[in-house]
Parts: sequence; C-alpha cells; structure tokens
Amino acid sequence: MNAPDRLHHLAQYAPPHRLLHTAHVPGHAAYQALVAESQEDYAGYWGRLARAFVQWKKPFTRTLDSDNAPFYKWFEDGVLNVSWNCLDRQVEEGLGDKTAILFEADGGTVTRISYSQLLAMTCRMANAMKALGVRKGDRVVIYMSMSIEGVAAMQACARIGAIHSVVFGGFSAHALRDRIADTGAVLVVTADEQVRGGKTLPLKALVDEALAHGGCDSVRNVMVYRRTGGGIAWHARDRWMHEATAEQPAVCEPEWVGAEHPLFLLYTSGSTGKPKGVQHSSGGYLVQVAATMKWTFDMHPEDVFWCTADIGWITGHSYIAYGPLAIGATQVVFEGVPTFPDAGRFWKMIERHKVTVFYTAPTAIRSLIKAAETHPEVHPDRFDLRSLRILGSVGEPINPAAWEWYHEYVGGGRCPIVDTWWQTETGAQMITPLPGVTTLVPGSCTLPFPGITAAIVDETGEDVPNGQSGLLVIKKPWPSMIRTIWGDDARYVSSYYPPELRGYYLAGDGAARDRDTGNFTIGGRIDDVLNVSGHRMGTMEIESALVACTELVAEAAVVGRPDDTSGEAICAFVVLKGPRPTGEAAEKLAVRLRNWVGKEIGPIAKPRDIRFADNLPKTRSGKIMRRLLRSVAKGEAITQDVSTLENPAILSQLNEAH
Ligand code: 6R9
Repeated sequence: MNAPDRLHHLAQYAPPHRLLHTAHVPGHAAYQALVAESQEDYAGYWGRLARAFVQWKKPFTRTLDSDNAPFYKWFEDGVLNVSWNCLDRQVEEGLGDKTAILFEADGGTVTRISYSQLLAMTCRMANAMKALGVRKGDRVVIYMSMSIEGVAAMQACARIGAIHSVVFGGFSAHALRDRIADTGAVLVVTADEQVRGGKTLPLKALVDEALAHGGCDSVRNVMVYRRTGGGIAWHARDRWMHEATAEQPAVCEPEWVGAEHPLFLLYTSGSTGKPKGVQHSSGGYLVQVAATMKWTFDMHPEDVFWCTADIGWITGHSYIAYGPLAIGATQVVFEGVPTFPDAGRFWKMIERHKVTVFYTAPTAIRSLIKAAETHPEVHPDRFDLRSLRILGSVGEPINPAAWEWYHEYVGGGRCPIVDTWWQTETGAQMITPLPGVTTLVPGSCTLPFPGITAAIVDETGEDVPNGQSGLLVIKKPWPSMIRTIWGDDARYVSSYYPPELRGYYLAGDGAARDRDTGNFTIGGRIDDVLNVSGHRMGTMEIESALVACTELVAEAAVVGRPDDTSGEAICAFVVLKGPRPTGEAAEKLAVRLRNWVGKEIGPIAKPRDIRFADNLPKTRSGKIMRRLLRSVAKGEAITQDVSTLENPAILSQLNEAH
C-alpha cells in the first residue's frame, strides 16, 4: 500500500467556518480563482502579486525572462531595497510604534523593539558596515545567536546591497572557515558568546579559530555584539558593535538595487561533498516570502507570530528576518531551546506573549510529546494556549500521530495546521494548506500555493498518475527560486535541472498525490526511498508507522541496506519512550514492533533489523542523518564528514546496538 492509500483512512479537518469569510484567501472558490489566474497568465499573476506585496522604487516592465534558462530572471528591470520594504515602509504606513520584535532571552528577559527603533538600529549598523568599507555586492558572514541584533545585521546588509551569508551558531570553526572562504567575505559579524539552555558557548573564539586557518584572507574586520561580556581574545581587525554603531547616524539612505541583485547566500547543511552556497535574489525572493507569509499564515495586523527556527536556516531567513517584517507583523524571537528551563518553555511563551500563529518543526513536537508523557507539568494542556489561531509545521514530513497531538493539545482542536513543504533552494513555501481553504489530512502538505506548478513525474519527466509515487518537480520557475550555486553555475544546472527532466526543477524528494484529492504527500529525500522486492516505499511511511506505536516509540528512523534477495532490506533505528532495552528484552520488543508495522502497513514493510538507541544522529538543524545510519546498517566504518552532527557520541552506541 502506498502512502496516499494509508492517509485515506485518516481523519480530515475542514477549515474553521469563520475563516471561510475572513481569511485572505477565503474558501476553495477563492483558491481556485487564483490557481486559474496563474494558469491563464502565469507572468501576469506573479506580476500582480509583485506589485501588491512589494513597493518598487522603479517598477519592472518584464516579469519573467527565461531566455537563459535555467538561469531565470524575475522583475529584472525593477529597482527596490528589501530593507526599505521591511522597515521604512512600515514606519511610513504608520506602524512606527508597533512592536516589530518581542525578544525573549534564554533566561526569560523580554526586550521589545518597535519598527522605528529597529529601523534606527539597522541604519546605524549599515552605516558602521559602510565605515568599515563594506560595499554593494561584498559578502558579509553573520555568525550570531538568535538576537534582535542578528536580524538587524541581516537587514543592514540588505540596506547597503551587501550579500549576507548566515552561518548557524552551532557550526564548528571548520565549517565556518569553509563558508567564509567560499564566499570571500570582507566582514564577519558575530557575538562574544551565545547563551542556550542556561549555558554560555563561544562564538568569537570560533571566528578567531576559523580565521587563523588561512583561506580567509578576504576578511578585513570582525564586528562583535556583546552578549555576555565573557572574556575573548582581541585582534586589530575586531570592532565592538556597540562602539562601531554608537557614532553612526540613525539614518541611512538605502542602496537601490535591481531585482536580481543577490540578497544572500545560504549553505545547505549535512549533504555529502562541498556545501552548496544557495544564492537568492532580492525582488523575487521578497515577493514570494511576503505573499506566503500573509496567505499561508493568514496574517492580520493584530497577530503575534512566532517561528521557532534559527536565523541560520532558511526558515529563519524567510519567516523571521524578512517575511514578518515585510508585512508589518509583530513577531516573537527566541534565543533559547525548547527544553530549558523545562520542556514547557514553548507553551509558557505562547501563553506569555499571546502568540496567535506558531510555526515549528516536527522534531521539536515529537520531543515535546515525549517529555509531556513523562512530565505532566510540561504538557500543553497545563497552559493557556487559547490565543493560538493557526499552527505551522516545516522541515520534514510530520507523522500523523504527532500531527494529531499538535492539533489536539497545542491547537485545542480548533487551529488549522499548515504543513508547509519547501526547501532552502525554493526560498519560500511551495506546497501548503491555506487556513481558510484547505481540508487538512494529517501527514499531507496538501496542495501547491497558487502559482506553484508542483507535479510528480517519473525518471523521464513523464507525469505519473495520482496514487503513484515519483519525483517531486516544479514545472515552471517561481519568483523566490535559487538563482545559482555561488561560484558554480554548472553544479546548479546538474543538481536541479538534469537533462532528462525536460527543464523541470528537481526537488530531490519522492512524493505522491492522493487519488481523489490530489493532495501531495512527501515520502522523503529520493535517496531515502526504498525498493524492497520491487515495492517502492518511503522510509517516512515506516517511520510513521513505528511512531504511531505511541505507547512504546518516541522516534524512529528507517534506512535501507542492500540485500541479495529483496534488493533492499529495511533497517529501523528506534528510540523508545522508556529505557533502551538490551539482550532478550530487545529481541522481544523488536518482534513486537515488527508485527506492529506489519499490521499498520503490510508484511512487506516489516523492518528486517531493529536497533534501539538513546537518540538518533541529527544535524544541528534537527534532521536525522540517514546517510550515517545507512553506513551503520551496512556495518561499514563511518568515513563521512560528521562535523555537522549534533551528538557524535551516539555513533558508537548505534554500532554496538545489534
Ligand atoms: C524549509 C526547509 C528541505 C527538505 C525538503 C524535504 C524536507 C521540508 C517539509 C519536508 C515533508 C514538509 N521538508 N518541509 N518534508 N514535509 N512540510 O526545511 O528547508 O532545510 O532546505 O530542507 O526538508 O525533504 O527537501 P531545508
């Protein structure tokens, strides 16, 4: 049975009645009208959105230029400034005193900053960067913890036309060095230290280490935000942020740039080989980020938005640093971690700040489910979460059991969940429910955002019928798409536009559409799709079945290993809610889980191997590193790069756990 068949038996949730009238996209007919508009006149539709969501210094005359495909250009002769659209524009429209960011520090201290204050901070920072010689087109690496200053640094780059590349604060000095070298950055913006979960961790010291290694000669200065005041080494190139900005005026004329001017580079994490510097544009990126921000989350002026991502990931770019500001929203920015001081932190913060729209990742939800089951005092039902209207999910497929829990206990059964599929490369949400439109099916990201031509094809680019799995592609270019891989046009073309796919963008995910509704279900990365005795199966489907055994299983990851008879054998790594079993107890539990999966999906899906672990190997962004698990499953030595692994100690345990 494939994924859509299974989902068929799940509950469906119609949109709340009220939203059928009040949402920005109110009801199915409104959605259909937008889809029809985009089908009849693709460029016209996106041109209309570009004028509605962005203010242009000089209007564009041509929407889409496909002459040099796949190097597409959007709104090319239009001139704008992204920071002006996010800040000055809001002040001009009377939102100067509105709270832009409600910052909650790790220890709980709250700082509010209004749109006019954030504009002044950004201008000072932009002027300080200019004083250090940073010019339009220069690269600036930002290696910061979650902070208002981090967002302002990104905005300041946008203001002067510098191209930022944010490196997640959890990356090592080595990973940071590679990224600085690849971008040829002239400035690094960092903090003395970061604070997470009650602990201080170095940042500036890692910048020093990265720069000491050579290959980073382009860096002239390091600007340091004083977060903790902890002791750090000081070099001639270093400048305190508060000193460099204090002497600067709070006004800075934006650098007006063409729509295709690069806004940022963001390196994709955890993949094999050299990380890819995904290059994004200014105009097209902002158009789609602003449009999805407003429609997907159905944002209204009084909403309080909270996206729990880090600014080091694409979600933190599009739905913290740019999206909320581009539509004049109030948002919460959080420095810490969901489990400090306890696993009730998210719920406590939603209650405290009266958050109305909450956007987080399935991995966070699953860990909080686990915590709530053993510690009732951190269960969301202990908190007043009535302010919530809409919930979001991003980053990986959400298994139906976690979806149902999120819906029931966090959303009180009344909040639509927007399960948003997109990628670093897509820049903004692509396939997602809309709160006033979509009938939700747990585990499905449902239908494309209006104007997005998502489809499922086979290896030759031929459409596959609904109900069958295939490759997820986007048939036409879209405004916020990747423009190239920094410094490697050929790799851009070969990674995303393989010749056999007829000019479609290859997302790298396997997916299927439901026979009746056409809803999309993502099966996971293509290399995670298993072929067991000729049956194509998403590892996610089996993981989902395992996690559905809610009394036993907290988390599971499934990979394939080569097998002479069946092609591939299914290998499951399981984290139990209770202690990790060994010996006979482990064998008994494995039999029980195999039978469970057999019952849930069918005998073909029963894992051949089941190994129990205390945790799964994850990247710092919370993605399970399946390529490592594949090596473990095969019994191979680990030769891959494990520098992005959050919990390296887990590897030895996985190797032992037979
Ligand atoms: C935004 C982001 C992209 C990959 C993507 C897919 C997985 C993201 C998902 C999802 C199922 C969702 N993914 N959202 N899978 N349902 N709602 O996460 O970007 O870090 O580049 O990851 O994440 O496999 O291809 P990125």
